[in-house]
Amino acid sequence: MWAALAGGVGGAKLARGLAAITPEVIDELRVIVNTGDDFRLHGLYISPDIDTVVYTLAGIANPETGWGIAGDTANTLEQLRRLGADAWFWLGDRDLATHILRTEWLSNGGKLSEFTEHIARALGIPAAVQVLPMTDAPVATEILTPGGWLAFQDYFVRRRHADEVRDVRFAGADDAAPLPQALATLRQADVVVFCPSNPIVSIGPILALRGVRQAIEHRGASDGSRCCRVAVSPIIGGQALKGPADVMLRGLGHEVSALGVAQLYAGLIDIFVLDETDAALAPQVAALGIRPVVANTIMCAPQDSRALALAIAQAISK
Ligand code: FO1
Repeated sequence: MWAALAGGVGGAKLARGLAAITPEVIDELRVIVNTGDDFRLHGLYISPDIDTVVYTLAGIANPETGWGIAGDTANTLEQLRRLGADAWFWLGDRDLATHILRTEWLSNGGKLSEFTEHIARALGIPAAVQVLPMTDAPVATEILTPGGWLAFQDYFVRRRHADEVRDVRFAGADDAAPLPQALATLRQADVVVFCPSNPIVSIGPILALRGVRQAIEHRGASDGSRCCRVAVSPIIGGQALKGPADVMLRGLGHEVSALGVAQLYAGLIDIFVLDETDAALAPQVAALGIRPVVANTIMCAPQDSRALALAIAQAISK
């Protein structure tokens, strides 16, 4: 069984590749997804990274944005605006069905993890592929900008991640138990993959939950279980392919390169996958005690995702 840690678009694209080689190469895949971006809007509970992973695995994600549903319309959004709502977050009509049903599910006492399982099956994701929210408890990523602390989606979407980032915190993470299935997955997995998601605000909240970092650290060579832990760099040629990972790394005093990401994951990973553009950084990654692997990590189409997943499987078998 393989575990993958993922945020939104970049994580979902690698999850799609891993799912494409399940069950032929990977017997079972469990994707543990960040929920620090979750928030409420117009009374609805929205879980952007979960939805992005689920829609991508179901083959219905919007290929242009990576989030939302392909071909979705915006009649409700238009009407909300007409009625005076400050509709700064783009919500498609079909996507709204997910938010409406999830909000109802949660208000009836159901869990986010149960709803995620429900929608994954309803949208046709096979049983060998599971999507697990990192926790059922509330955790909210917040960003410190020169103007003060901002809720994540205010920073990311409303203000188009234009602010300088001075600090990041995960409100509630200290008290939030990781999803028991997620922790068990990390303790049993043959392979743990850190998808090419933002290491600060996508992978960071997952690692901040009680016991998660320790569980992954413990899966190193020393525990004798031969678990292989692999990260794929979200930084290519010193830049994030999507989103503000580069700006955040700089703001928080980290090196803005694939090497900077490898340094952040030192102690947690055995293999680091660098894009071909960054092949020259391989010796410096090796100097951290991490095996560098060079591959094409840019996933435009599903076949790119599958090829990267296969390259990871091949690197592990060596
Ligand atoms: N990202 C945007 O940049 N603008 C949007 O209006 C927007 C709407 C949206 C709706 C549903 C959804 O599942 C995701 C959406 N995203 C949007 C993406 C998302 O907010 C961010 O990419 C993630 O939170 C970061 O991983």
